[in-house]
Amino acid sequence: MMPRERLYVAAEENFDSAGDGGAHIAAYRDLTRWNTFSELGITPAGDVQTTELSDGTRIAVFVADDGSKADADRTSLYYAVYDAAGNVEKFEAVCETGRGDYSPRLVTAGNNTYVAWLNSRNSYGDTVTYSQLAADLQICVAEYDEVDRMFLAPTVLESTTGQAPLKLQLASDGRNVSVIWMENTSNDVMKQSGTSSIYARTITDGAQSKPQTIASGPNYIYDMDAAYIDGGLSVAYTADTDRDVQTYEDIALFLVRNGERTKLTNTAEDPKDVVFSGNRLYYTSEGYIREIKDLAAGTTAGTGIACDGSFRVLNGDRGRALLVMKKDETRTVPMVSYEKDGAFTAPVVLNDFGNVNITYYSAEYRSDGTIDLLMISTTVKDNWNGEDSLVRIGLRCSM
Ligand SMILES: [Ca+2]
Repeated sequence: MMPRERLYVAAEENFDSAGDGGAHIAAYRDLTRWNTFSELGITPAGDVQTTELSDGTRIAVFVADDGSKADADRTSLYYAVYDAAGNVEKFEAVCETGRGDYSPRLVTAGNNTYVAWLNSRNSYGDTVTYSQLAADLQICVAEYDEVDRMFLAPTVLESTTGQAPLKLQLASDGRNVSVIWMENTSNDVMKQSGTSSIYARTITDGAQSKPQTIASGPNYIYDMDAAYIDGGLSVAYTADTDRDVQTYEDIALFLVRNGERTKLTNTAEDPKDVVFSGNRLYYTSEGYIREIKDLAAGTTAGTGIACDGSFRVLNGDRGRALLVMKKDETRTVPMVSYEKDGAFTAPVVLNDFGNVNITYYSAEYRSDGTIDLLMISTTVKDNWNGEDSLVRIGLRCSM
């Protein structure tokens, strides 16, 4: 099945070409499961998120195309429930509205799991302008019911501005679930005009808070993540300090906790791809992953792990691992480093999939030592036409 053009609001995923390919120690690999969703009649289209529930059940959410909807409404949010052996046991839409779904975020905190995503208020048929779509996007949040093994009916957050919610994030401490997003006053996804602000809304026991302004006026906000840390919502983001997007050397990493904003990096750094992991913060700068282990102190340090593209910080019972998607011409090679005695080990190839380009993925470092990778990949063929597939693979690491 050929990948088709689709309308994405948040298709901001990009993978720069990685540096030179050095010699890597091959990790022991063990492909245990393989599921191709095209057999189920859908084409996965982006934004894979996975989580492990408190009872050990694994679920995944992602947007996909079942071929039944018009172009502008095309993607629906699906979830898959895996059995203990890693096979898809259940698979259905989270909430099929007939309208477009985008940008899911999945989080588990304690016994509670939530998904947030964007849903369009309108159905468009085959044509729509971005400004129409932007004004119609609404944020939905649904809780997963572990007993009935399904997502409950979503809470639809009241919109206040008519501006598109961008860079949707989700955080929870188990009881409170917060959505965090950015708006641009010009609805400018090209990021050249208007001013941008970050907002948060929290649902507690079914009640929605008013929108809370996390940061106002920074132009432009590039990357953002959010987490509950020490009982409070923390939001980290990178922004252009002087609001002149033509000058790049002043982009800095900021942290907002308890209403207080801290600037964490100076102009010697070029922070990108910010992500929380437990009570730590990770980001890339100048092609390397850096970390802040103590958010109160705010001291940044290099991990020594190169990353010119995309990475994930995996946090499990065995500790942390860094998963880096290394670009090798048309291929993507997942590399993994493990934290040991406070430092990260040299990266090893998690698995060589051959001539495969990985576009969206989610991974977990499980207590049995495996790293599970769910990915949307394109097999690159000689004529550059590809075939989409979504696979779940258990990869046994070498430590
Ligand atoms: Ca600037």
